[in-house]
Amino acid sequence: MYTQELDVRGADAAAAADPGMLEQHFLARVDAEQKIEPKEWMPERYRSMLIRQISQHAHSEIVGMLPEGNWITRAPTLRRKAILIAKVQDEAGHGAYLYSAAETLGVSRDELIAQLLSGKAKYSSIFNYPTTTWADVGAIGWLVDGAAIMNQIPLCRCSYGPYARAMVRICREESFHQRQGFDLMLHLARGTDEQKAMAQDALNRWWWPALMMFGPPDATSTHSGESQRWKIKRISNDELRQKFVDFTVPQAKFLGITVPDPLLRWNEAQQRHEFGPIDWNEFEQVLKGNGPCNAERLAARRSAHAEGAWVREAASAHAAKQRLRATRHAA
Ligand code: BYC
Repeated sequence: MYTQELDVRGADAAAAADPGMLEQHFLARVDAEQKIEPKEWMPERYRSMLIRQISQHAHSEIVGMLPEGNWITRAPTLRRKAILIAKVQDEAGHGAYLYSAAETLGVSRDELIAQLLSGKAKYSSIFNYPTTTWADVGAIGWLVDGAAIMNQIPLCRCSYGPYARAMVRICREESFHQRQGFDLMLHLARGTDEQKAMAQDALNRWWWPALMMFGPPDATSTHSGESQRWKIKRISNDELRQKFVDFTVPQAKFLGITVPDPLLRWNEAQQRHEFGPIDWNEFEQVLKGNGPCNAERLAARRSAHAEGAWVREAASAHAAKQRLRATRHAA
């Protein structure tokens, strides 16, 4: 392992002697499935592509705490409340790992958070929809975490080491999240007529936004070409969306609820589901800030940031005191 590392560093040094070779050497390493690590040479576009994607991902985890957090005080049982608190805390942890992974690329967490709070940075479109009933907590776990896992399992093989390693841990936790969501939906679907109707209504509202989570169609995806060449994105937006539909439709059948798509049908020859057109205009509107909850989500994050200022100041003052003590002790 150590020798292999020396080989890689040696090759980096040789390539550095000839700047023209740097990119070629980088691509050869990506092709050989070697992980690129923070202090190694990388094209500036690769660095900025990663900062963009990882920070958007981190923001999604943090903003994604809000729709489900809305139900913590109203969870129907102590057991469901404990599960929901743990899940929402997990999402905060995911955000923290991802901000740390982004920081290894030379950007500060403060800068990234300022971009989120100013409305400049994107986060996943899905978190701009409201959670109007308890069934939405089940639908988010089942569909949103389900879509997230589908998208994130391939990211565990992403070429950038810190992102790939963060994804391994995150995916383990997301699979628990998906199962708790499905379990909640199963309880509702096997419950009273009213509970079953709540489960159906939640599926009706979350199905199409969940399909949009995978991003625009491949034909209009701006970053896919470079991202796939650099092995950041391993599977295309449309391929992952198709996998998600094929995986989830049988689960809806098991629950006894109906996917809200009259054009959905099994194509025996292609061994896949065909599905109806996605409303990309709605997706674009949400990305522009015009979704049902965009303003509310940003307002909640801004107020949490302002209210937490004293905690950040106290932690910084404590760290400064510790550093001073350590210096005095060493002198
Ligand atoms: N929402 O060229 P494309 C979770 C943007 S949270 C908003 O295909 P790319 C959870 C895209 O950014 C997990 N924007 O982009 C948390 C780009 O705009 P910019 C969230 C979107 O990057 C709490 C433009 O459209 N998962 O699990 O190659 C509770 C063109 O798109 C979206 C991740 O963040 C969208 N849905 O591919 C519960 C996964 N889609 O930057 C659960 C990590 C696209 O040029 N991210 N855009 O202004 C990715 O895998 C990729 O970034 C994407 C998009 C597949 C999402």
